[in-house]
Amino acid sequence: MRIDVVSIFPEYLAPLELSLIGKARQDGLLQLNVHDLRSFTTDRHRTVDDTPYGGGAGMVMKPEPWAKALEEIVGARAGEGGAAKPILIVPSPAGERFTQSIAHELAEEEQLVFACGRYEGIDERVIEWASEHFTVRPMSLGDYVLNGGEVAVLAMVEAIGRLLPGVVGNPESLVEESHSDGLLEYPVYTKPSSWREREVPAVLLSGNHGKIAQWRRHEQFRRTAERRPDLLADFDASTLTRADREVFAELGYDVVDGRLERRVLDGDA
Ligand code: 6GU
Repeated sequence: MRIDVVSIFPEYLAPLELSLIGKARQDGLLQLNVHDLRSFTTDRHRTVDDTPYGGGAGMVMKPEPWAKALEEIVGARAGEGGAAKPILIVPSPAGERFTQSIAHELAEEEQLVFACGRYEGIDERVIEWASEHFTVRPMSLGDYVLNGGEVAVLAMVEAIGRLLPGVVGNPESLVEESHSDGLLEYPVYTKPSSWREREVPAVLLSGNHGKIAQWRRHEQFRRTAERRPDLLADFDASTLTRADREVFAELGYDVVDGRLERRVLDGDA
C-alpha cells in the first residue's frame, strides 16, 4: 500500500517511523510519504491560510497550495494505467466516524492520501474539486475536537497499517481483539497467579480450553454491556447458546428476533 500525507507539520508524523508501522515501511509493505503543504506555496511568506469569507473567528486554508499538492500526488501515478481513483481522507470532527470496519475497508486500497487541515478547515471548493480525482472521505475519530488532522492521521494509519498482510507478526492476534466481532475484548492476566492478594480467575488455570473460551466470551458480554451498551444494538444474538443467553439475562438483556433487547425495569419508564 502507498500512503501520502499532506500537512503543514510534517514532523508530527515522525512516530510513523517507529514500532510495527516503521518496520512495515522498512520491509516495503507500506510506502509512506509525508509532504509539507508549504512547499506548494509560491509567495515569499509561504502562506497557507487566509480570513474566512462571511466573517467569523479563525482562519481558513487557501485552495491553491492544496490543489498543487494533491495534483503532484495523483500526477505521480499518471501512466500507472488502469489504477483506481485513490481515496482522499480528510480528517475532521465533522467527518464520518472512523471504525474498525472502515479500517478493514481502507486496508484493501492501493493508495490512500490524507489531507491534514488546521485552523477552521480547508476551503470547501478543494473538497469539491478533489472528488474529480479522488474518492473523498471526510473522517472523524470521535466526538471531540483536535487542533488539526495530524494526530487523527497517526491513529488511522496505525489502525489501517496493522491490518496489512505481514505487518502484525501473528495474524491470530487480529482476530481476538476489541471490535473484531462487535464486542469489547476480555480481560487478560499473566504471572504471578497471586499478586498483592489478588488471584487470577481460577478457570484460566484449569487447563479446560472449552471452559476458558466460554468464560472469556461471557466476560466480553459483561464488559460490553457495562462500558459500551450501544454496541449491543448491532450484535447478532441469533447464534447465542443457552449459557450465553443466561449471562445476558443477568445483564438485563433478552433475545428478541435474534437481537438483544434491554429489559424495561419497573421504575425505568
Ligand atoms: Cl479526524 N480531526 C480533528 N481536527 N478533530 C477531530 C478529529 C479529526 N476526530 C475527532 N476530533
